[in-house]
Amino acid sequence: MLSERMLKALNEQLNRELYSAYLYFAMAAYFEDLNLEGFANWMKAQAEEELGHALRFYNYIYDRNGRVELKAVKEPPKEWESPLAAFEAAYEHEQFISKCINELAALAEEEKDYSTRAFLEWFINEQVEEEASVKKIVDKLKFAKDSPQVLFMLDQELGQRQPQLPGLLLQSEG
Ligand code: OFO
Repeated sequence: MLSERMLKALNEQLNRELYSAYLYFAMAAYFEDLNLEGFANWMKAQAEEELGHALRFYNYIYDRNGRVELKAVKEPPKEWESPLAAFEAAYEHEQFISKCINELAALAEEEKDYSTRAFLEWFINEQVEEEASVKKIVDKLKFAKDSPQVLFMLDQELGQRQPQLPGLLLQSEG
């Protein structure tokens, strides 16, 4: 059985994961407007992955006989100054999420809730990967500066990312 405090904190993280998906969908839409389809594809796959994170929290709360509480999801920004600014914002967001996951793990330890602590292990490792993959793109965009050729190559590369969850329709029909 989850403590009240732990349950509240897990529900808050579920909301943050949904916001992460919202944020990356917003970034995907921004890239669609710039006709950077590869970047948009990468962001859609990222948003999809975030829905998977939200689902993990959802399922875990029920596995522990808790109650999911869905709160309003904050509206994400619509525009960024540049592709680099969007990825820098994504990197900052992932660092914030890592901090939240670490705080959750600390709370689980404080509460001697070792099941939740074990559940969070996956997220602790995942955040290392999340931060690293976004940071790599930030660095490449910094290298590209204003070069359309490098941006085009990067767009091709990011277009290769495959969706994570089978069964979700994230590709447009057009
Ligand atoms: Fe991007 O890792 Fe979840 O939020």
